[in-house]
Amino acid sequence: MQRLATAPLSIIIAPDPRLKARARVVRAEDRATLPPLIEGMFAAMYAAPGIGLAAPQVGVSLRLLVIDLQPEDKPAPLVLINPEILATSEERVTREEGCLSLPNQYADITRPARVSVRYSDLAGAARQIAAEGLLAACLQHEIDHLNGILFIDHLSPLKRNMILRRLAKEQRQKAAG
Ligand code: GNR
Ligand code: NI
Repeated sequence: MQRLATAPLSIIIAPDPRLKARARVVRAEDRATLPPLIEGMFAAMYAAPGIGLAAPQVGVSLRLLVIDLQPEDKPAPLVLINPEILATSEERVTREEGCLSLPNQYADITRPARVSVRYSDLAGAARQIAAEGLLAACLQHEIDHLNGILFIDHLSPLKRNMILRRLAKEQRQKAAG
């Protein structure tokens, strides 16, 4: 039988207080509500397109994120529930980041090159991943969202405000058509 495509959830654009809040831990009682949420998050992420999405970006204040570094034609979806960074490397790397909540805005962000992350999968089993490269940056970016932190919060106030003003202007122009 053919499955109906899930409608993408809409992504919240900065500035919005929901992006600045610390999300709460997912509990056992929440698990039944997760499958449709996760489907809607993947649909939004693939449609954008983006490589990761955290639940607060769709207005759900839970410690849950999805990642897929592959293009949509070769999906490699990852779902992380209650992720925790266990360790980070001393080595730092700088790469350009963007964010679906700050559309069209990019900046070089310096972060630990490698991270190990513990999380629960959808079945509730404990898992761990060690990541480097783009996956390491994406994991840190998404876990930041769960703590109310955006990539621009790693920049100087001057650069951060420049990006926020540019975003506001572009959003105004978009709304005006
Ligand atoms: O699509 C995204 N690309 C990206 C590039 C470099 C580092 C992090 C990211 S995550 C971002 C999607 C997003 O906003 N996730 O919260
Ligand atoms: Ni983001």
